[in-house]
Amino acid sequence: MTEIVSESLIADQNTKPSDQLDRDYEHLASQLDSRGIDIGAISAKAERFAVAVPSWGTGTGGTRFARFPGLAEPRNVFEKLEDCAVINKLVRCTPRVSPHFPWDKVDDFSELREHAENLGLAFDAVNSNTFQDQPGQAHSYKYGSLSNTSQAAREQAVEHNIECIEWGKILGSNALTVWVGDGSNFPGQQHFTHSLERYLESARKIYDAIPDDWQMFIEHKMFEPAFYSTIIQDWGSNVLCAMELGPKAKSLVDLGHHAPNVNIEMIVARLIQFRKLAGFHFNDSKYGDDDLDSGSINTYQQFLIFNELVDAEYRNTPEFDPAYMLDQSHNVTDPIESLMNSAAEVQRSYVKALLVDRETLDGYQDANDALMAANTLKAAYNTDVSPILAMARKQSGGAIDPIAAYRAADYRQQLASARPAKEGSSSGIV
Ligand code: LRH
Ligand code: MN
Repeated sequence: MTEIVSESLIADQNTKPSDQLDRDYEHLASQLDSRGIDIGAISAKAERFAVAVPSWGTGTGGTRFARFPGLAEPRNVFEKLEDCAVINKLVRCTPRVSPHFPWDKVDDFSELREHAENLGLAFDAVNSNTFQDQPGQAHSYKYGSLSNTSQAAREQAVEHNIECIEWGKILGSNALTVWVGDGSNFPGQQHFTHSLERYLESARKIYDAIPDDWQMFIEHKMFEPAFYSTIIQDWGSNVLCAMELGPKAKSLVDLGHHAPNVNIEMIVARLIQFRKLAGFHFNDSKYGDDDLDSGSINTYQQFLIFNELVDAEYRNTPEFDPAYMLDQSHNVTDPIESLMNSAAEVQRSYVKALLVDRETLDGYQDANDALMAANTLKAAYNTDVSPILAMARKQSGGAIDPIAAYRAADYRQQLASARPAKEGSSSGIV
C-alpha cells in the first residue's frame, strides 16, 4: 500500500511555513539569549524528548453511555501501529507504543515486533488487564482480581500478568504496568487490610517474575470502576506497596487518577526523592478520570510537573529515568490528531521547564521571596516555545504543522475502503 503520509507530502507541507518559522526561531533565539539561554542547547533536548503512545488510544474512545466510532478505525493492533507510525512521522517524538493485553494479543509476537520495527516503532511498558472478564475465563473479576477473596481468581490474575511479561519480552519491552480496578461500592463490603494483604501476596508473585532489567509500574487511582474504595487508591498506598515489593517496583502517576486540586507536582517530587517514580500516564481532566487530551485543561499543572522533573535532572538525581506515556480517550476528535497534539503539548511543558532559571529560583526560595520565586517560574511558562517545537520536528524530518499536514494527506478518507467500519456501535472506553 502506497504511503499516505509520505516524506514528499511532509516536505511540500513544510515549504510554506518554513521562512516564517526561521524568523520566529531567530526572534526567540535573541529573546532567550538576552536571558542567558542558548536556544541550540534547548532545541537539542527538545529533539531528544519522547513520549509513548497508548495503543488503546488510536481507536475512538467512549463512555459507559456510548462510543461513536470514526472513519477508518484501526481494527487490530497491526493497524493501530500503522496509525502510531503516522503520528511519529509527523511529530517525531513518539517512537514507542505502549500495548495493552489482551486487547493487543496476537498469535505471533515476533511478527508484531517486526511489524513495529518496519514502521520505525518500539514498544514501551506493557499493560495487563484484570479489570474485564474475557470470553471463556474460568474466574470472574467482578469482585476483584489480585485482591479477590477467591484464591483461584487471584492466581488467574497473577498468571495473566506473568503472561504479559513473557509477551513483553518478545516485543522488547522492559516494564509491566499493573493497574487493577479492585475495590468496593459499599462501606463494609471489603476489609481494607485483608484485601491489601491479598493484593500484596499476588503482587509479590508478579514481582518475582519481573526480569532483573525490567520494572513493575504500580498505578493508583482514586475511584472507578469502584466507587467507595479502591485497593491502590492514592500515591500513599502505591508507594507503600512499591517499597514493600522491592527496587524493581515503582509508582506510576496517571494525572487523571487524583481528586480535583490535588498537588500532583508535589507527589511527583516525593516519588523522585524516594527513587520510586515509575513515570506517567499523561492526560488532562476537569472532574474525574476524564482522559482528556494532555495540556487541554490545566497546562500550568503539567508545566509544574515538568518543572519537578527538569529540577531532578538539574540536581543529577540518581536512577532518574521516568517513563513518559500518554493515556487518553478520544471520544469526539480524530485520535491521531489528538495524540499528535497531546504529544506536542507534553513536549511543550518539558521545553518550558528547561527555561526556568534554577539558580535564581534557588536564591529567591532561600530568601523566602515568594513573589519573585513564583515569577521566575512564570517567566519560563509565559515563553512561547512553539518555534523550538516546530523546528525540532522540521529538523528531524517531521511536519512544521502536523495537523495541517495530516489533513492534507486525507488519511482517513484514503483508508476508508481498506478499513470498512464494524457493524453496530458499542459503549466503553475502547
Ligand atoms: C485506568 C487506566 C489504566 C489503563 C486503562 C486503559 O483508568 O488509566 O492505565 O489500563 O486506563
Ligand atoms: Mn492510566
